[in-house]
Amino acid sequence: MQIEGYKIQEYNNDHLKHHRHRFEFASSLASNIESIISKLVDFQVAIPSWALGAGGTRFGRFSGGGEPRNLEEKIEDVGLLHALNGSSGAISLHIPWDIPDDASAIKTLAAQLGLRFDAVNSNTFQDQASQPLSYKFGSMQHVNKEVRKQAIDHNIEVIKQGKALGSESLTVWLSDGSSFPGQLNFRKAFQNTLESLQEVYSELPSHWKMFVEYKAFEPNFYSMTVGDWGQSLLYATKLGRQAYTLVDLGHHLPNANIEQIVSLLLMEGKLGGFHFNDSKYGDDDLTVGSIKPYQLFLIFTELIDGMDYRGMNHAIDLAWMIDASHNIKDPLEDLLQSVEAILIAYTQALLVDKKLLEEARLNNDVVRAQEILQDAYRTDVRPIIAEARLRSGAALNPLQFFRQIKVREELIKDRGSKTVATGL
Ligand code: RM4
Ligand code: MN
Ligand code: MN
Repeated sequence: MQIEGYKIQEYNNDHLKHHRHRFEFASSLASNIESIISKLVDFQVAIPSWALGAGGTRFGRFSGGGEPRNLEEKIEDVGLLHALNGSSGAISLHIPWDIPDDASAIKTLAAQLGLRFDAVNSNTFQDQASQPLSYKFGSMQHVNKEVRKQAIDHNIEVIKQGKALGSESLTVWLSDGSSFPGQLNFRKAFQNTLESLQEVYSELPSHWKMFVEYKAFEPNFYSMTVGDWGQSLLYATKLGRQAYTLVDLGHHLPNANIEQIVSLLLMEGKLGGFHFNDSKYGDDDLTVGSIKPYQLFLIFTELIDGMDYRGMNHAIDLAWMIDASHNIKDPLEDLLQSVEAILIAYTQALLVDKKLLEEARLNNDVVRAQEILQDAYRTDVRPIIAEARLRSGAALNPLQFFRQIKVREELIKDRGSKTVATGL
């Protein structure tokens, strides 16, 4: 399914008057409204190929129908999102869930829909039917060199696939670790992992980045070999200039101060990528902004501050990606909500008066500092984001339009109600 541009225009025209009214008020709240809008137009969030079907939990999976049956249909779905919101112009693939049969045809299809390929993701956390050795006791940390080699070779293969698609980064998330005390020699597990990562790193094209993603627990519940940002930073530093830490919002112990982590990683020039989701307990992979929108705003405030301090381009110098897996919502609706939540937090963070905030800090005026932040956070920036969408030819309200033209119903008609996408 593809949405014709004129239909979006018609829809926007029907809602233009109402929008103009709201936008006029919202734009009066910001002195730099044009610069904010152009930043919003540029800002793109990559959609993970594994989020286009219903996610499962260990207790089951409930497909809503019309799920993409192959990579082409996944790309088609991301194309739909991008047509609707103008901010989902990239896709991140997980190998081997999404191996392209014909890379150049896939590349052409993506380009037609205005999409590029973001980081490619390797997978050594599951055993594939065709693979000779098991990752039950880890992959890059494994005590058996042959298993480590298999994991290294897989990552090199993923780089190869990514090169064919025009991707420029590799994300390595390892489930390696241990579930019981005594199971693992921590030092040896670290060394093995580092050496394995080094072998992969040496195969990276010179313009590529490697992201080392950490996670505090799950599937291992006693130790994780890349368990926190300190460990990730250690690997990334030892690997070299092309290696970076990747922060996934759901991968921390409860109540971790993620905004501080982000700030320090940026200070060190070692923050490379970001996985957005939300959670209440663990790696819940819920819709971005559905549980802790204030935390998301605080994180964005540090992201912008740190990026501006280093003269980085918000739109392209970090890899922005959603990493969520929803088990009860329509995956496309959920992704529209997630992208919107990201843009809201980003815009609010752009509204923070940094000069006044710094002044308040220098005067130890704690109350004033809080007021400045919350002033920005409590601004309804949605009309500003809608304006950015209007200017990029996307829908004023993507979710409403999605329902109005019955996208899911169309997809079910095309693909059937029993389809199940590859992924989690
Ligand atoms: C992990 C991690 C990775 C993602 C997999 C599917 O928890 O977040 O980034 O690729 O899940
Ligand atoms: Mn992740
Ligand atoms: Mn995760």
